[in-house]
Amino acid sequence: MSIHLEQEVTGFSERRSHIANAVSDYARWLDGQHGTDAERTGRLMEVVAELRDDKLVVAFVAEFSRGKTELINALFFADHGLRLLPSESGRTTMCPTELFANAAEAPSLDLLPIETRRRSESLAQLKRMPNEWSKVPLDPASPRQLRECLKKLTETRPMAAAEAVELGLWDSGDASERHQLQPDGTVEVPVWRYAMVNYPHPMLQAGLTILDTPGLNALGSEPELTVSVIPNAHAVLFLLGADTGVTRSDLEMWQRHVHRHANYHVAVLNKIDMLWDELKSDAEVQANIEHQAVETARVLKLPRSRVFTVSAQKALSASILDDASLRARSGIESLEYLLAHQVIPARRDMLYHAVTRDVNAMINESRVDLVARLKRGTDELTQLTQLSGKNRELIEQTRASMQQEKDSYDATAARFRATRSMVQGQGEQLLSYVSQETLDTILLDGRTAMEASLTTVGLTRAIRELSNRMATQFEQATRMAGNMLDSLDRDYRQFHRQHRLPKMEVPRLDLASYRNRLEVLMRETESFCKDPANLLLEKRFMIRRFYAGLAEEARKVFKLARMEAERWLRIAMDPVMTRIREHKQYLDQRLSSLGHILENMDALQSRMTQIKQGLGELRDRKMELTRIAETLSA
Ligand SMILES: Nc1nc2c(ncn2[C@@H]2O[C@H](COP(=O)(O)OP(=O)(O)OP(=O)(O)O)[C@@H](O)[C@H]2O)c(=O)[nH]1
Ligand SMILES: [Mg+2]
Repeated sequence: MSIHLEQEVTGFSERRSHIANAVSDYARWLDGQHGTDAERTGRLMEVVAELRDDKLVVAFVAEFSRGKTELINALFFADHGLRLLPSESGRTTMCPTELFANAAEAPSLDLLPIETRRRSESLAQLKRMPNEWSKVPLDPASPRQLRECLKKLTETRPMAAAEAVELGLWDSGDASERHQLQPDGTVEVPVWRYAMVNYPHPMLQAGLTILDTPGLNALGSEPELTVSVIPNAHAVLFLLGADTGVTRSDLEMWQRHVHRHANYHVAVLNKIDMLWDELKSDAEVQANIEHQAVETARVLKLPRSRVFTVSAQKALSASILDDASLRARSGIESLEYLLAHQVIPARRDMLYHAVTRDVNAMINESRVDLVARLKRGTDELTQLTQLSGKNRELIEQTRASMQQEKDSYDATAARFRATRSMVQGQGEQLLSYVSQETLDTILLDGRTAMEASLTTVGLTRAIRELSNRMATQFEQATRMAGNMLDSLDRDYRQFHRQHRLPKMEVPRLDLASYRNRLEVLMRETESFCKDPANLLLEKRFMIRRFYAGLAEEARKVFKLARMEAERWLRIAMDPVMTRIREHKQYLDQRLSSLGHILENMDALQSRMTQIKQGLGELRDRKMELTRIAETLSA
């Protein structure tokens, strides 16, 4: 493991806790504010929890035997002094394997039996059901024990052919798979469907999650990986063998699962040591490798800069044997550099922007409110200073004009109340457009339509219909939000013009990124249904199987869209309402203090002292807020 990479991952984790601390400081600040709603503080605490749980997911995808597992060993586990994850010729890793660190539980290898493919729950749901998994404790102090346990990832067993077909593990119609059928009518299948390795490795502890996938169409048969896990990974490394070049099945896999769908992807041309040739000069060997890289880039339609040439095996042995020149020659450092200086910083920035956008908007609100309070305090103080030593009559006059202002304000507020209840009603409607219940109805209809369709054309039509209905919900929500904002703004303007309340500055609700995610998801689903390999499976079974993954991902997108809509509602409504309420309290208070003064002229001085003290406290709070905002952006 390189110093670079480890430093970046640790730096990323430190950055996350730095932001999380600033956000909790702000939550505490808000808590100390009188009249603040618990909801805002609650939302901030959620942000803190999300930050602390955030994972950076790097997925390794390729046909079998391209060296995915070997590369993971070389990049992350070389300091164990042995080959930790099993990597051998032929098919090795038999199930998708997720490596992460969860300090809340003891290190273990958790395995999900292959038979769970019959179940209708999605993988994400099964992950929350510990009883379904078989657990093997891991001893991090003993690399050998670890290596022995991890051999389970390669386990297979014979299964009756009919059952294997039913589980989508074997395709009797595919000529290239026919040889797998044994004379006793069985085929060899993986024992496990999914593996989770909870292991306290420093980079995993810092929030890195590694996903190793098995090659050979295992991806296609686990749709949740292709519709959800891979598109959501922060980086996908797609491996090819320098000995084989880009084969037809490599290209198919690339096009189907990686090229269009993965967020950030690169190609890794592995096994370049196979091109090392003692009978050629270094320059000739280098030219040959370069030629292969250029060719790979051309076929995959990638810029050359996104193709990395490495030898995972030599990198691993160089690290174990401490051979610096072999390590340099293996090319592994360029990949470490990529992870350390591009993938991690990109994720860090994205997370940072997402969080600060929310929190900064709230801090700005707090600042505007503080400034308004300070201004009210100084206004009142100025007025009282002018009144001190003056006669009752002048104070009476001031109170009368104050009363007038309050009456006019109350009238504006009463008119606004109608707008407010209308807009609140629309807010509920807005949330119902993107609610889980609405989505569940759409999904159920979609599933019924898919199961009822007899042809691929019919199936495609059902999927498009499903897709359109989901998109329509987002459109309606956006339109509703636009209307709400317009009426709110129109009716609020009076407060600004007549009573000098700050202007309303609310951004429009933007759900475009969630719509895009849905579109990608539906394209994936469509190509899954058109895939001849999948069409041969029993249809109801196939639909049930990909459906769980599709529904899971659609739920996730809807949940995010709903959270965005809730967030928007809060920033559109809450500050305006608070402002209106606070201004009313302020007018009431000024009137009553003038009343006291009229009863007892001595009250004037004590009121002035009280205001000065209040202003001092407000200034301190303002300084603290500025400090928090600075920490957040540091
Ligand atoms: N010469 C050479 N062999 C390599 C290199 N990387 C991996 N191999 C070998 O290729 C074989 C397959 O490597 P794995 O890491 O198991 O490949 P995989 O992509 O994980 O394969 P599956 O788990 O079956 O999907 C093993 O025998 C490795 O030792 C390399 O850079 N050079
Ligand atoms: Mg493997």
